[in-house]
Amino acid sequence: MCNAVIEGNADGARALAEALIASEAELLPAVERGFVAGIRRVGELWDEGEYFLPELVQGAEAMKAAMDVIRPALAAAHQTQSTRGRIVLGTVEGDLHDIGKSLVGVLLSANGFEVHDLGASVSIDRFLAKAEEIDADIVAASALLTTTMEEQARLVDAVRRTAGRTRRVLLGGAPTSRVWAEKLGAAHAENALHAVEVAAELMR
Ligand code: B1M
Repeated sequence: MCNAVIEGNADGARALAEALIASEAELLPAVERGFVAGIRRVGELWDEGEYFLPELVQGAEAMKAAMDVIRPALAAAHQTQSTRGRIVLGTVEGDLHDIGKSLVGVLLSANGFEVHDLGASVSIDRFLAKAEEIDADIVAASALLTTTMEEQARLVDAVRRTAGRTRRVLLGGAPTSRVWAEKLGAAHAENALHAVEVAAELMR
């Protein structure tokens, strides 16, 4: 799984994802050890100057091909029936990374949250408008670039100005941390499973 992503082999990644589902192994740990480890390695190779943009894009496409196969099975495996809260989710404006954010969305929905995923590069206005429209309990925002983390700070501020403390903000993404989120007055989750835990806590 790891190698299919590193090699940017979308067909291979798709086939391995199908085999993983057929094997009835526990999906999330296998995805983390395999495909996610692969895409992280792609990031390291880019860092080391071994990979250039085409390889980064091909790795991401292989990762997405695998996730398209796995997403429904992952959702079914974690499915609960109750509605635990309404969440508007997106990656902040200027940031196109959406693989981790989508994984977070799948697990939140599968665990009973009503998730409105606005996709990647979402403006603050779109976050706010959707949150108003559905009367969201939580606005959840991902950022993968150190430069777009600042957009998370502006979002927290905008949510506070429009909804006070009645609407909570959940932040995540590789360069973010609990310290960063707490400094802004928001909650933070390290990964997709942790996001479910933190969202449940915010609803208490
Ligand atoms: Co880019 N990229 N990328 N990239 N990319 C990173 C982030 C980078 C660290 C690579 C590197 O240099 N090592 C680097 C950022 C450096 C920095 O800011 N310090 C980088 C760069 C520089 C760039 C470009 C600027 C490159 C360029 O064009 N010169 C460019 C920026 C484009 C833009 O956004 N404007 C760019 C483009 C791309 C692609 C489009 C090619 C592709 C994204 C495709 C897509 O997402 N559709 C891509 C990829 C794939 C990566 C890496 C390799 C992998 C990201 C990923 O999907 N990880 C990444 C390197 C890395 O992360 N090690 C890199 C797997 C995913 C499951 O993990 O997203 O961390 P992650 O999500 C986790 C947790 O973080 C958490 O849960 C998830 C599951 O466990 N989480 C949340 C995430 N969001 C959350 C939200 C929550 C809670 C938890 O609550 C709301």
